[in-house]
Amino acid sequence: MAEPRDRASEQLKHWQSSRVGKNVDCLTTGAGQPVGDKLNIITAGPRGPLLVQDSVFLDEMAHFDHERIPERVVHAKGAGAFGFFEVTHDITRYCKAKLFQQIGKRTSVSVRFSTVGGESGSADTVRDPRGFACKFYTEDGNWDLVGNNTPIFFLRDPFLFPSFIHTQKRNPQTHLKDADMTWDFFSLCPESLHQVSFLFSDRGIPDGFRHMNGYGSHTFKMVNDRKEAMYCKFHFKTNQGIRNLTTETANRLASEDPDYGIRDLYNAIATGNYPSWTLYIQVMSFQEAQMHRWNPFDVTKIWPHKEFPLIPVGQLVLNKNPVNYFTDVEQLAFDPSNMPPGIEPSPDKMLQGRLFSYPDTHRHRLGTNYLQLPVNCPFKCRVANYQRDGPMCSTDNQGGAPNYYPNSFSAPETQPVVLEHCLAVTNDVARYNSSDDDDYSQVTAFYQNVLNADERLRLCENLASQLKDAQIFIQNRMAQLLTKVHPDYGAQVCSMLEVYNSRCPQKAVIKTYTRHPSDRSISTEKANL
Ligand code: HDE
Repeated sequence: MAEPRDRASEQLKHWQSSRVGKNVDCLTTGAGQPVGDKLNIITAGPRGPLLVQDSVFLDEMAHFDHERIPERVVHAKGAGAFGFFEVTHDITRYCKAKLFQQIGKRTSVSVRFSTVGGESGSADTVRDPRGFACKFYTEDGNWDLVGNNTPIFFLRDPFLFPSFIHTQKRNPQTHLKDADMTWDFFSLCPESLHQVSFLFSDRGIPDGFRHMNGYGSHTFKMVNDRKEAMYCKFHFKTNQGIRNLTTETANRLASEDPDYGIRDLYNAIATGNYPSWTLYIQVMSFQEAQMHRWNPFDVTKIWPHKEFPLIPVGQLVLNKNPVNYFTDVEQLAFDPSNMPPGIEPSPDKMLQGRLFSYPDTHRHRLGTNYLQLPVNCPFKCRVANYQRDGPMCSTDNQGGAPNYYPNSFSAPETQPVVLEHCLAVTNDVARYNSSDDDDYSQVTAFYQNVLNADERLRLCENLASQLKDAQIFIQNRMAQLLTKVHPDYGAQVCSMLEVYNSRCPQKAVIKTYTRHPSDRSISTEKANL
């Protein structure tokens, strides 16, 4: 007997049952004219050419030709869902944002989970960070917390982001993923070691999207109603428990069910098994930030939980699937610069770089009026400003209200009470090089104290199994960085690489030379380039 089908596979059947008792809709063109025949184009005679007067056919074909919008340049493959955030603990002493105003308060949310490097048709079970983006529709405008399933990131300067993403995408000539590109970049950027080590650990392939945490990752600023500010970090901890896939299972699923993550989320919500997460914050005073032994605005580092304990805030619950994927998820546009009064950016350089990039990409991907799309529109407040027109304006365009400011006609007015927190800055304007920062000690703590012996072994195996595809000088440079994290980390990966390389005649020859200890210094490696 055939296995029972899941809710996602039964979608069309459910849609059909929702129509029982209703009249069948009349098929129309996009402009609403009823259509008489949807199977045969108009031709001059049964075997003659098409007539241009077949506007029903032209309407269909022209719309099809324009169906695709550009996919997201990163995070192209994803799953979305809707629900609410409910406050369970009072944090008003830190933050005046209306969504945290009282215990029990609920705010509608949309969430999109994603993989990062693959195209929109790629498999869900690859080793890659997962996006965890959440839009809170608040009375003071939307708040977008656009994070990942990791508390850290590969880089600390946004200048490097486009290059980094190029190394994760396809080689410009071969159009293939390229191990040289990936590992060349990582081995030249020691600040990536923390995230790379997380990525190749067991947490590098989450089991779907419900069994992973989400992190705002950056440092943000919270301001209370007395205008006092603290720095903070946001953490969503999964209430389903952390669950990961082994590399073998993930590889099998990538061919058997490449949409595993989307399916799992859809089915869980469709069967009333609503996933939820607990939101926590960490807070750090301005004084603590000045004294902290690491730069608290460096997104390649965590804030130690022992010194900055997690403070519970509320529950995020997803209880509604998209009704239409394109409208509700593909058109979702997150923007880290969407922050309501009470939440502000910190000087984190990566966050600062993102504040520009997201609205910029949305204008390209979705158009100037992307904020009017229902899923992006801040529906809990009324938008009133002096912006007008643009393609696809779908509102009344603010009617006859004045379109200039200042004016004398009672048009939208500013609210000084929501002015941003004032931050004193006196320093030289320059391009500051941060390559002398400590890139190792937190990674050492992760390798040594967070992972047990089995987990360390799997981390080394996972990493070596991909690093083996890069050229020897890149392998060596990477191994040196790992050795700096922990001698055992470097040694384990090196010995695994040796086994792989010995099976590749070309690499085995070079190995004899490059394994000489003098080749292990980074400066030698760079000189060899
Ligand atoms: Fe993104 N990122 N990013 N990113 N990011 C995008 O925006 C970018 C970064 C993240 O489900 C893009 O709408 C820059 C960190 C998520 O729709 C783009 C920098 C973190 C998503 C972009 C970063 C993220 C994106 C592509 C460095 C975790 C998917 C499409 C300065 C804290 C959101 C889009 C969704 C998407 C730029 C770094 C998370 C191009 C320039 C760090 C979850 O604008």
